[in-house]
Amino acid sequence: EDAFELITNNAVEAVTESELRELAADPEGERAYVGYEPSGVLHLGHMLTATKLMELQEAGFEVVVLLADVHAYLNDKGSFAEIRETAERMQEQFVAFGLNPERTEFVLGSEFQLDEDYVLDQHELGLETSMNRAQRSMGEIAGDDAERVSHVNYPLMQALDIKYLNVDLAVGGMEQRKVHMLARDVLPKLDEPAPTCLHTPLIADLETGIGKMSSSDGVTISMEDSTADIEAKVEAGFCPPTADPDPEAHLSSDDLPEGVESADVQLENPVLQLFEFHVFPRFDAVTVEREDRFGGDVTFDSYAALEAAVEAGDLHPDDCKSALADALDRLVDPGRQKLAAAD
Ligand code: IYR
Repeated sequence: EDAFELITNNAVEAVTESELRELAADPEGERAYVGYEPSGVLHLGHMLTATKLMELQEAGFEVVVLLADVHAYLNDKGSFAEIRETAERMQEQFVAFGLNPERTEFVLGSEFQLDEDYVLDQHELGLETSMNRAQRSMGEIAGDDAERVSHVNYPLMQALDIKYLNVDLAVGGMEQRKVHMLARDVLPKLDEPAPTCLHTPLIADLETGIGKMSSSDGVTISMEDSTADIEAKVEAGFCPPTADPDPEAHLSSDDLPEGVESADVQLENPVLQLFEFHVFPRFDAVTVEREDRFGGDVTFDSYAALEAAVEAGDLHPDDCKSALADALDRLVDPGRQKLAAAD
């Protein structure tokens, strides 16, 4: 029960919950994985699922990190040679971020995805899957340009990775869920069990609180950022004094993308989301430093306590932001040092 609590805390959903309960009841020898398209520099998107992997390690799971070089190539992220090179740097940063290198298996996709067995299985899945289904599964992964044949090969290969890495649990952000559902449907056709899946939330855009944070457009924080960069980005973040902002109350028409009405907008407090999903899972407590005239320093030992203080008006958004910048800076610092040493 403790293991189940630890790994579902900060997750949006398990598919299915009862399957995950069963894995968590005896995690010894169970394998969990996340795949990442190598990009060279870790950013918040990677760090969110990496934090979940650390929790899985703590709960006793074996953890596999797939550096999905072939997938990055299929998703138009550069030449294959470039992608390969960035994969190596990324592995170092995952370790700097906190994944225990002795207990993490790092695998390069191209080590096994070009083997004859894999490729023939891929073609079998191709026979079993409609174009429409494969394409739809990529909506949140491929951006606007999912009209390539490569984008229908991509999800079939992601499904097959589960078989070839011999993993029991596939972990990913909510943007991966349709690919995982496809995997659950098609793997049984290869006489493989349907994989259990665990999905982490999407964090809203830091500046606006609308939609989802993206490394390609909008602000993210990465291991390349200096302390001052992080402070500036967080300071410019959207942080109303509530965890559940009402678009009608907190947005003016100037804040909205063209043609969008406030009633249609999903609005979040990204500063608080970052505390919940990035900071508290890694730190036992967070101290917000304040001048005495503003109440003096205050320490929170859970996200719930911090949120309650914000909602009650006892903790000002600006003080939240400086504490967040400080905590994110500490999470990023070891990877930043690694990058500096590699240059
Ligand atoms: N689709 C992921 C990358 C990826 C994940 C897994 I899990 C794989 O088996 C292969 C690739 C992304 O969007 O980054």
